[in-house]
Amino acid sequence: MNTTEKTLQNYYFDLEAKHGAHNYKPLPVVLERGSGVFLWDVNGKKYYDFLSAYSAVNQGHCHPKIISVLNEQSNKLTLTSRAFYNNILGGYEKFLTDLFSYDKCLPMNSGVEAGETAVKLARKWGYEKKGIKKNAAKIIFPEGNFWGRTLAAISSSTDPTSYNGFGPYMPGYEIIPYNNLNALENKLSDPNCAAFMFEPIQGEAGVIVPKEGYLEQVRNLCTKFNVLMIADEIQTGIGRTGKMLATDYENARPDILVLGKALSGGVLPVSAVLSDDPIMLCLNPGEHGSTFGGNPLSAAVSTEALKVVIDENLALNAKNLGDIFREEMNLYITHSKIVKLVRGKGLLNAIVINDSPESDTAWKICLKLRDNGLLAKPTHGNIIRFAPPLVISEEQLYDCVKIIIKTLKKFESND
Ligand code: IF1
Repeated sequence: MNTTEKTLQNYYFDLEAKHGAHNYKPLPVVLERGSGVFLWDVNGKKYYDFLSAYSAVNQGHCHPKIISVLNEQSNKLTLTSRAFYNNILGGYEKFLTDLFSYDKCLPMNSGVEAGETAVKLARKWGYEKKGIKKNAAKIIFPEGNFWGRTLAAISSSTDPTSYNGFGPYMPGYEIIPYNNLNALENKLSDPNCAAFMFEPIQGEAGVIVPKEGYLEQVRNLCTKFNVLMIADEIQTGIGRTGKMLATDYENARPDILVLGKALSGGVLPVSAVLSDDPIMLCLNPGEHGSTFGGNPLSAAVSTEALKVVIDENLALNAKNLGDIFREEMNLYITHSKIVKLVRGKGLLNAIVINDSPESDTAWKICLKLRDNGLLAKPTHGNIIRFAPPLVISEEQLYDCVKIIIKTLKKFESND
């Protein structure tokens, strides 16, 4: 990068450093344009996007069909609030509930708002249907969970970076180890237990895939103890893991399904909670909502974003290309000193670097990947998540595997 290019980049770094809160440490790259699997920085350098905005851009950046719906609806009606009806929301709700086979949905905006909606709904159901004593409802979460940054969400976190310094915390939560059915059964036997909320694959924790049969066993235990199974599919849903939902891999239909991120193809914040009448109708008019939740612009965009996933068979593409990715990476790992393992499902994958979580090796690898034209970011310390848009072609995937391996080899020789 020449001086002019560096100066231009630094201009943007400085603006954010001076005027923005320092609640992130972004990889030093300034993006200006995106299309499909590609991103371009302010100097016109092209990159493969291997983060997809944490699985919000499954359909690829600025998908023409989604953008055209955005443009059309934004020139007609963007927001009415739920004080009035509009001509888009009902059709979207029918489309969404038909697609995922639930009686009803409750539209929200950010993922954490949908998570909070699910927790409120489960508590309300616990009191009204399960007969739990007022304010005694318990929600169980697994260690390593991540469902957002609000006080309700960080109250269930086991990651000090997420919760430190923000107490006091939400009461009524209990934590058990992830992927541990005995621990779950113990907790669910408590008559005050209203729900178990978990990710079918833990994203932020480092793409932790539970053992075969775990999802079905969770389903069976929740049924046995009359506890609601809440699946947070905000990161694993919408085709990311090779099926429309990660819970589709086993006989594990959630009582409450939480969606977000790619629900809008990364165009607008759109999230939703889906459930059946006996649960959803525990919420009465005026008991929950949001200014933008279910706005006609988001509803139109989300409908098109889902149609793209279906019409372009993105879940199957994620399945097939994810298999190739892990196969290629495993071939490399057999003789690598720097990479311990690769894990994931579909196009939600991660490699574990053979270094301590406190080391900056993963960060340095991501800087080098950036120089080689591929953008990824470490999750916890020594884990790098690889999650390209699901529209990636086989040829592009092999090209990216080449870039990743070429970059990793540089670190092998430094050992
Ligand atoms: C950040 C992490 C990923 C999520 C799951 C709910 C939410 C998220 C499974 C909340 C959001 C985002 C948040 C963003 C970075 C990213 C992230 F690193 F923080 F943990 F993806 F792993 N459930 N995840 O992954 O959705 O309210 O953000 O729309 O906070 O830095 P949101």
